[in-house]
Amino acid sequence: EYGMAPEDSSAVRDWLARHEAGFGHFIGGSMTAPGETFEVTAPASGDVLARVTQGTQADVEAAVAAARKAQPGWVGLSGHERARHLYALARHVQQHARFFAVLESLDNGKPIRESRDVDVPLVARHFYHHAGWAELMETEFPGAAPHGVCGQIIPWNFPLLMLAWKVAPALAAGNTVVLKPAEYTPLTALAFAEIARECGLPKGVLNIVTGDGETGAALVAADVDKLAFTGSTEVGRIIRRETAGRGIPLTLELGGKSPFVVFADADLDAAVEGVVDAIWFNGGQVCCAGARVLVAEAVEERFTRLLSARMKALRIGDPLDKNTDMGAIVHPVQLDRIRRLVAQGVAEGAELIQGDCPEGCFYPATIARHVEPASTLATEEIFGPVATITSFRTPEDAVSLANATRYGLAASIWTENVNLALDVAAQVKAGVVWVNATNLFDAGAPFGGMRESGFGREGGREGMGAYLKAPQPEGWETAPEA
Ligand code: TXE
Repeated sequence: EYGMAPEDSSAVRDWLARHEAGFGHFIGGSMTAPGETFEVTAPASGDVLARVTQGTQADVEAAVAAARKAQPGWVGLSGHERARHLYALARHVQQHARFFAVLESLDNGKPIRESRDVDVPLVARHFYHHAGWAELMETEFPGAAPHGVCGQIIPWNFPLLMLAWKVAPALAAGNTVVLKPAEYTPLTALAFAEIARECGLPKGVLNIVTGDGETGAALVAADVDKLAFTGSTEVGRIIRRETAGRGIPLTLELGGKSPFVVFADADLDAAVEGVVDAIWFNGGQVCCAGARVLVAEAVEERFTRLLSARMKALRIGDPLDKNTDMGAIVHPVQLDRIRRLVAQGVAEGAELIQGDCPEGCFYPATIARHVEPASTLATEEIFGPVATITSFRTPEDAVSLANATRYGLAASIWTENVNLALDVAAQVKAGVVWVNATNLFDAGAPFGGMRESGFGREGGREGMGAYLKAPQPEGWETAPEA
């Protein structure tokens, strides 16, 4: 039905059938009975996959109370004992890797090659990495204490991976967690809850409450000691305002409009593959997507030709088909948003080059040319498979175009001249800069933005620091010299 051998998705279908009555929340180590539920659909087919409970304020408070009760016991374990729990979670994710990959692709619409080769392995990697930090707490962060109960709100573009980014460091540091997954994609978080129970994570250490933005707002208002949010800049702004008077630590990982800068001396074939990865990976639904391709005027024509040809070879369709390069857009609401922004761009003079795509919740891979720097397509986060191309003459032009945005999450710089690369990298306002590469993530490398892309870092030593209270050893905020 989804272009895969039926046995590949049967375990997921069985699991969904077992939960036909609807999912409750995961609170205090067990699943609650379903309350008022909403439908979760597979964007590629429109099929209803499950019914999931809309979390109420009372549900959120019950989850926070469970996390509060569990916290002294959890922080009372030795770092080594906490590490064993994180290793167990990592191993269980690996044991169920295929199940998670298929469920993620069904729920989110992303190609199985991505969920199988990127999302799920990185989830396991995050738990392994942070198990290491749990082991080292006493020596690396002597005297530092966890915040207590962490509220965590995550988006739908990397549902299980964003859970791992948030949950692994929080637990390693000795916090307990209440996490709210996004309403479009709550299923892998619920499956993860079952795994946590299966591998003996103490009750109440991890709690998952499903629901929409109202449930998220209830979690923001709840009695938590730290909040971490990944999502839109608009909601990030609301959360910052709501928490301003309470003084609780907050990390925000928000939107972006990241530049992808190609100098005339760059290896153009490699740069073309880079763009594929930067803007067509996960259908461009990536906070650090290289959405603005800035190309040296001397090679613009040639580069655009190469890129268009490559774009037209992308296979768009069934997420569970191993040959698919780009799957469905996560939800019809998101598809409408992409269409609206692109139509606005065209009205402002942009010219589109597009590939093919199937009917339904799909959007074609798109290149937009003649995009004015101040226009909608150059400034608004589209969160879809749309790359803009703008040319520049000098490195100074490139830097000023790269920085002509309210965001500052990531940047890619392509050149064979390492001096130029380092010089430009230092001037680009972005939390992450890749040279001759893009979208590289590692659990040990801090990730996060500046300006309206948010603040705080996730991953590595800095990411651990966000889940700890002072005192921290001198120099904790910077990576040790290699
Ligand atoms: O995000 P929201 P949406 C951007 C992207 C996308 C746009 C809209 O441009 O097109 O945001 O997406 C919860 N208090 N990004 O509307 O609403 C919500 O339930 C507390 C970039 O889906 O920010 C979900 O769990 N929580 C991004 C989470 O916030 C609230 C990833 C994110 O949803 C809330 C996603 C509230 N008032 C979208 N309102 C990235 N940086 O990766 C909603 N939520």
